[in-house]
Amino acid sequence: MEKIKIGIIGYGNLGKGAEKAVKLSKDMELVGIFTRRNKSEIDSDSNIYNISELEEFKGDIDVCILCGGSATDLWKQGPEIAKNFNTVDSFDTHAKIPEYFSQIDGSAKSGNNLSLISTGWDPGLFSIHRLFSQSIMPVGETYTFWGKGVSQGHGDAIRQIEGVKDAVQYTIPVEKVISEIQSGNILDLTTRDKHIRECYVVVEEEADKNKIENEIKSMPNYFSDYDTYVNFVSEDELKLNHSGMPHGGRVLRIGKTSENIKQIYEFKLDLGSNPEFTSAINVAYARAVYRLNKEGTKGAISVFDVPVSYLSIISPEEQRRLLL
Ligand code: API
Repeated sequence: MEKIKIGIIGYGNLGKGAEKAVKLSKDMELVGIFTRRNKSEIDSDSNIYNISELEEFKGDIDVCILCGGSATDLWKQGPEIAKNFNTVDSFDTHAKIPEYFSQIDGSAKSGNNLSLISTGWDPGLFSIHRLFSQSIMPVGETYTFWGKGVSQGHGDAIRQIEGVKDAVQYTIPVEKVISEIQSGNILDLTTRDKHIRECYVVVEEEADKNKIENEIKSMPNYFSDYDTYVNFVSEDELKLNHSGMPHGGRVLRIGKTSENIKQIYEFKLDLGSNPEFTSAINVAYARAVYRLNKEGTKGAISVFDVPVSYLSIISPEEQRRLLL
C-alpha cells in the first residue's frame, strides 16, 4: 500500500498527539516534525527538522498537520504553508473562522492545494453534530457545553500576554442548566449562563499582576463574555496540580418534530487527553484531505465538506458491510 506522507508542524501538545496518532495509522508515514524549538531539546525518535527547512520538502509531503495555536501561530503559518502543501489545522477561534477561512482559501488556491481548517472536536465533531441535529430537526434549540476541562485554545491565548510564562484554563459548565435541558426544557441562555472560566497563571517576576488579570478578563472571543477567575500560581504548583489535560462536553438539541413530540439529541465526549484526541481527529482528516486533493479539490474546506467515508482506512465495501 502506498503510504500517505505526513509532516507535523509544531511540537507542543498537539504535535506530540499527532505523532502518536500517525504512528497508529497503518496507511501513513511520518516524514518529519518541523519545529521552532531547538532540535537537541526534543525527545522523539521521529525525524526532527527546523521549521525553516519545510519548503525543501515540497513534493515529498502529502499533507502537513498544523499544530500551532489559533491566537497567533496559525494566522502566520496557515497561509504560508497552504501555498506549498495540503494542510489540516484546528483553528478554533469560532468568531474568526470566516476571516481565517478566506485567507487560507486564497493561499491554498494560489498553490493548487487543499486546506481543511478548524477540525478537532470543537470546532470539528461538535460542529457536525450541531449541523446534523439542526438539519434533522429544524424546529428546536441547540446547546453546546464544554468541560469541566482544560481548553488548549484559552491557555494558548493567555500565554500570548506579555509577562505570562505559562497558563492553564479550566472551562466549567453550569451543571444545573445542563440537567434542565436534558429533561427537555428549552431555556433562553446567554454565554455567561452556561460556563465559567478559571485560570491558573504563572507570571514573570516583574510582571504587573493586576494588568495581566484585566487583560485576561477583557479579552474578546475568549473571556470577556464569561465570569472569569484568575489565580496566580508558581511554576511548581502549575506542574503539580494542573498538568493533566482532560476535557469533553456535549452538544444537545431539543427538537420538536410535531406539536406534542419532543426529541432529545445528545452527543457527549469524555476525554482523558484533549490534545491527543484533537490530534487523532486531525490525522483522520489528513487522510480525507489526501484523497479529496487527489480527486482535484482545491482551496479551503471545513469538516462540513468531507464525505465521512473518506476518513476511514477501510474500503467503502467494508464500511457498508461492517459499519452501516
Ligand atoms: C472550551 C472549548 C474547548 C474546545 C476544544 C479545543 C481546545 O472553551 O473549553 O481549545 O481545547 N472551546 N478547541
